[in-house]
Amino acid sequence: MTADLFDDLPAPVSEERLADGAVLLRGFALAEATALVSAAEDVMRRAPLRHMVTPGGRAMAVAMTNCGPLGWVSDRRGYRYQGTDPVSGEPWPAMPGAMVALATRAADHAGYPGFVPDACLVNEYRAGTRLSLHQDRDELDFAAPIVSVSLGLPAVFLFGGQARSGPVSRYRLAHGDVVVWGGASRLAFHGVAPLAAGLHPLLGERRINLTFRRAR
Ligand code: MD3
Ligand code: FE
Repeated sequence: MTADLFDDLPAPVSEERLADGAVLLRGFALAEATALVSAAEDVMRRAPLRHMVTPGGRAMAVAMTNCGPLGWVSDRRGYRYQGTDPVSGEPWPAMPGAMVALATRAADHAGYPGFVPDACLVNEYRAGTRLSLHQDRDELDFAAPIVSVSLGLPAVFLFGGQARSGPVSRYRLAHGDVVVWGGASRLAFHGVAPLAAGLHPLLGERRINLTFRRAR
C-alpha cells in the first residue's frame, strides 16, 4: 500500500494555531500512522466498536470503543468514564505504547508538557456519519489538554466557540493530522460534518479518530 512507502519519511512539522490553546499539527502522526492503525485494530478486536445510546435513548451515529485505564461511555443513565467495558464487564484494553507516546509527544510539542492520558476514545466514522456540536466536559480537570489523531478518510471538523450558537470554523483533518486542544479552547463546542464517502489505502471506507484524555 502506498501509505507504507511514506511511513519512513520524517513527519513535516507544520503548526497552525486554530484558537487560543488549540494547535493543529498537520502530518504529525504520519510516521507512526501504520503502527497506530494496527494498535487501534487490536483494541477494536478486544473491545468491539458499538453505537452507544444517549441519555435521551438515541443510538449515536459514531461507533465507539476505548482503551486505557478509563473509557468514556454513554447510556440511559448519562455520560461518564469507567474502568470496565459495559459490553464485556472486563477492563478496557490497555492503551498501546505507541498511542501513549504519540499523545505525550504531541501535547509536549503544543506546549503542554507531561501529558499522560488515562483514557483513549476510539471513534469510527463511515460515509454520512456525523458528530453534532458538543463540549467535552466529563473529565475532572480541564487543565489537561485533549489530543486528537485523525486516521483514514478525511473529515471536515467543526470548531465553534464557548457558546453553541456562535460562529463555526471548518478545518479539513486528514490521515496523520493531530490537534491538541487546551487552554481556552478546551471547552469549545466542536463536531464533525457528515463524512464523505471514499476509500483509504489503510482503513478502507472508514475514518478512525483517537482522542487522548486525562479523565481523572
Ligand atoms: C475541541 N471527536 O470524541 S476530535 C470526541 O473527530 C470528538 O471524532 C471528534 O469530538 C472526532 O469528543 C473530534 C477533535 C476534538 C476533540 C476534543 C475536543 C476537538 C476538541 C475538546 C475540546 C475542544
Ligand atoms: Fe468531543
